Amino acid sequence: MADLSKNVISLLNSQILYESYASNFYLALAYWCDCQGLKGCKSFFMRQSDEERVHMLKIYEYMSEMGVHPATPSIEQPPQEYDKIQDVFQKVFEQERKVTMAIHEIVRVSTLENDYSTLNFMQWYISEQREEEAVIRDIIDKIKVIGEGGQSLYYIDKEVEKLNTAIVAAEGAEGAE
Ligand code: OFO
Repeated sequence: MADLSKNVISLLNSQILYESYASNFYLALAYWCDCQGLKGCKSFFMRQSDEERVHMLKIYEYMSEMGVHPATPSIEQPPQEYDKIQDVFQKVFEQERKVTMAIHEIVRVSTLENDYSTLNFMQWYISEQREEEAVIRDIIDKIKVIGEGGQSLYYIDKEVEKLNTAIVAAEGAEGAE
């Protein structure tokens, strides 16, 4: 008998779907950016896509440890076309908010059900989402400051590239600890 309730299993399976959709969504954005010549933004979204896959796999592993067979849901096609990079980051922020809400729902239900194991497992996701949302907010703020004038795309791409390099370096330093 699995140690997880039907409700929690269903929410974790949905979370697998959200994380894998996010991974595909970022992959689609990476190649939209590639087509626009925004190489810094492409690298940002490629890294982000890999991270979301890791988020998804962590849930598989957790469910398996708890004696549950995780679902592998089919993923909806992410949008392929965007008007401008400003809209892209706004959509990314909305996407991350949805994921945050879904994570909070798992926390809410596992609290109600005294499922301390899932509560403990979800703590990592809460901090991860807080960090991701902060990064996207930061990018949206920078984009507003840069504005939409002549060379704005060049500067937006450079800023995103700089931020991405800093994230990769920080993750490398964490991994080395
Ligand atoms: Fe940013 O979505 Fe994963 O957790």
